[in-house]
Amino acid sequence: MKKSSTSVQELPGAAVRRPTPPPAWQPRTDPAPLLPDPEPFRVLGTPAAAGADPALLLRLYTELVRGRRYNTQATALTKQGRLAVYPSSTGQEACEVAAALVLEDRDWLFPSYRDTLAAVARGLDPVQALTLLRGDWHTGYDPHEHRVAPLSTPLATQLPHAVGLAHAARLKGDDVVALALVGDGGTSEGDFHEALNFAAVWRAPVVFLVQNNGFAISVPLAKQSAAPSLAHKAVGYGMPGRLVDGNDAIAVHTVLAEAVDRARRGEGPTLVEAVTYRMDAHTNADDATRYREDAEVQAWRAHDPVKLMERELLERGVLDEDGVRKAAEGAEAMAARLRERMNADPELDPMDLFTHVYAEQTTQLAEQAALLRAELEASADPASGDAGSTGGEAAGERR
Ligand SMILES: Cc1ncc(C[n+]2csc(CCOP(=O)(O)OP(=O)(O)O)c2C)c(N)n1
Ligand SMILES: [Mg+2]
Repeated sequence: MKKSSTSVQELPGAAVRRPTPPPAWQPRTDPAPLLPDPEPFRVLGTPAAAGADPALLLRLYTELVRGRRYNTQATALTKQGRLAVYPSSTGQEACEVAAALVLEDRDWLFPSYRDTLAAVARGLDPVQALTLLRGDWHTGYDPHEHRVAPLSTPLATQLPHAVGLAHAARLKGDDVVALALVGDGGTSEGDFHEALNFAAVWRAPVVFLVQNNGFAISVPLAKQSAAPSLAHKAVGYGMPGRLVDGNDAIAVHTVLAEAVDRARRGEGPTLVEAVTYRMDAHTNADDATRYREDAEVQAWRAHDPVKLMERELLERGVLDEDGVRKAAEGAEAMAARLRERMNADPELDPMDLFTHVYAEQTTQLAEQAALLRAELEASADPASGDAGSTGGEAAGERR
C-alpha cells in the first residue's frame, strides 16, 4: 500500500531535528474553586435551617404566599381578557422572592418577562408591573424609581445591559450591584455569552441567576444544552458557578447573598443556577400537556417552594396557624385590589406609540404618526362620515 505522507526525518538528505517544544503552558486560572458543587445547595429540611434568621424566613414566606396569589390572579385576568398574556412563575417563587430581597435599594434588578414577582417584591406597583403584558404603554414604569430594568422579552438581552450598568457603576465609584435573571433557554443565546465574558474580564459587580425551570417553552433542557449543568458554564468564563435548589427560598437567598457580597467586594461576577420547575404552562397561550407528562408535574408539586417553607416554619415554631391565615389574608387583599384596578379601563393615547422610542423620529415613523393622527381625528369627528370605523372610534373614546 502506498504511503500517504513522509515525515521530515525520513526525507532523503534532511538533517534529523526535533520540533521545538511549546513554551511552558499553565492554566490562567485554577478552575477547581470555580466548579459548582455536584449537588444543588439546600437549607430547608436540613439541620442548617435551624441557623436561619427567623425574621428573614418570615419575610420570605409572606412574599412567597403573595407571589403565588399574584400568579393565580394575573392568570385569571388573562381569561377575563384584562391581560393579553401572563408568563406565570408558579413553582419558581423562591427564586423570584430571594432575588428581590437580597438586593439593597441602591442595587439594580434586570428581570425577564417571567420575573414580574421579583419586580413587585422589590417594590414595583403590581399594576404597573403588568402594563407591558396588558399591551398598554411601553414598559409601564420608570425603571429608575425602584431600580428595576424593563421586563425583557427578547431573551438574554437584559444580561449585557446588567453588565454595562454594573461596569459603569464601578468606573464611577458607585457601590451598586446588578442582579440579572435569565431562563435555562436564555443561556443558549449569544447575549448570554457576551455578557458573561465581559463581566468576567471586567470583574463587573454583577450576579447572574439562571432559573432552570426545565423548559424553553416546549423544549426540554436536554434538547438545547449538553453542559454538565448550567452552573458549569461559568468556569469557561473564569467565574464561579453555583448550583442551588431553586425551590428552597432560604438556600437561594444564601447563595445569592454570597454572590452579591462577592461582587460588592470587587471580586467579580458569579453565575448561579437555581434548579426549579415551571408548574404552569409557558404562558396562558401554551398547552403544556402536549409536551410533558403529568407525573413529572406531580413529582415537583411535592417540592412546592411555598409549602416547603411553610412546613419548615411551622415545625420550628417560627410560624403558627394564625400566621398562615394572616399571610393568606394579606395575599387575598392584594389580589382583590389588583382585580379592581385591572378592571378599570386605562386612559391611553394611541399617539404615545411614537413617543419615547427615538430621540429623533425617523421619516417612516413620522409618516406613520401622521397617518394615525389623521385617522384618530377623522373618527373623533362625526361630520367626517367615518362613524363606522370601530377601531378608531374606540381609540378616540378612550383618549
Ligand atoms: C431572542 C429571542 N428569541 C426567541 C424568543 C421566543 N421565546 C420566548 S420565550 C422562549 C423560551 C425561553 O425559555 P427560557 O429561557 O428557559 O425561559 P422561561 O420561559 O422558561 O422562563 C423563547 C424561545 C424570544 N423571546 N427572544
Ligand atoms: Mg426555562
